[in-house]
Amino acid sequence: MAVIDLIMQRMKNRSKGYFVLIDPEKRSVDLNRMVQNINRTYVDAILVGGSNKNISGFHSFIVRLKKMTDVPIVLFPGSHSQISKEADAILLLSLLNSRSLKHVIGEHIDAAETIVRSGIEVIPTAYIVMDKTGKTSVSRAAEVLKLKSEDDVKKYIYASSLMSYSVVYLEAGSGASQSISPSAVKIARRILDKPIIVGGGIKTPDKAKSLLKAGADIIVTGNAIEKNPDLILDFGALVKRF
Ligand code: 1GP
Repeated sequence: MAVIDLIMQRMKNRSKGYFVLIDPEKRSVDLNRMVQNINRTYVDAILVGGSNKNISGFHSFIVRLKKMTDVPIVLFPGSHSQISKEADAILLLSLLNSRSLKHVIGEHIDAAETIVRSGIEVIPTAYIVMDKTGKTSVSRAAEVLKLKSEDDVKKYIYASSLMSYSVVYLEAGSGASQSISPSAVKIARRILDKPIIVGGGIKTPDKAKSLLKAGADIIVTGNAIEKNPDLILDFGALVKRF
């Protein structure tokens, strides 16, 4: 099944989805244990990407991961060099509230030919970073404009609804001290008839629950499960029974 069909199913059936993010550069992570847990529980896709522009061995990491699991592997690229034809799909992220043109469209232009030739499924994604601290690596690298009020949030959500993005990803930033607020997710849910993915700073199943309740279709965890891969089982169980 195409990954976008799986995501659409989650939204239409009002079931919920769970993505796990793996950064190939974090060598200290217990990858075997993470993947064992992913295979044992309810994970819809593994996102792979990192904030470092040039990750050495990116393609061979995807090849290795593919041998360990049947869960779809979806690129979540931090730059145009993080592309591999072995992946099942790519979230082609346009960071809408960036003042750095390359994060809105430039990296995409550099990656476009490789993506087309790879034949992998492309999921155009409106990527909105809601990081009030401005301290996460994405905020710094991409000159992210802070969304200070609900009206600011609404503007970006309305814009995402008008443009031809298949999904909307609301991001607090990887490693954020706090996730985005359930009230921001509620605003998005009221406006959007598109799947909503929420990630960044989700450290506990309770937090995930509040975001799913507010209207997120899919939650993403990275840092928390790198530190404790067994949390994958807790998040998976929560999302499955939601
Ligand atoms: C980052 O949304 C993902 O893009 C995951 O964030 O690492 O904070 O879980 P965390």
